[in-house]
Amino acid sequence: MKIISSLIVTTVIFFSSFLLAGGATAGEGASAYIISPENGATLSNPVTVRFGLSGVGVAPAGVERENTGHHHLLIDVEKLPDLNKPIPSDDHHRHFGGGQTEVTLDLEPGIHRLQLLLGDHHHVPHNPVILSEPVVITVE
Ligand SMILES: [Cu+2]
Repeated sequence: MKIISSLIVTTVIFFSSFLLAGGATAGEGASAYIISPENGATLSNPVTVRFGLSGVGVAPAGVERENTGHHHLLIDVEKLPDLNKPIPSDDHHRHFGGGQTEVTLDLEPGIHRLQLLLGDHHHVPHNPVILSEPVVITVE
């Protein structure tokens, strides 16, 4: 009996950790990248950031469609948010739930780190996570 109940517990843990392993699944090899600005660029305001995707499509937040998501721009985020939960929404974690593929920003003068993180219809990162390489820019 003990073995059976521990098996049940193990199964429950297994399934709950599976569900918590991130959001919707994405196609193999799907990736996100920042088209512009270029890494290392020095710019003045306003700064237009263009979002690129490969192997996965864009859909607005709330629309559940296979192999799609919407962009989130991480601005000066050194530590990624919990990838099992909806991405926070604040000045450092900007959501583009309308399916936008670019944004024009006014940034404080100085060095800024930009990175894209795709989220599913619930704003949860995909499994596997679709995260761009960071782009570091200097705003004059
Ligand atoms: Cu979102």
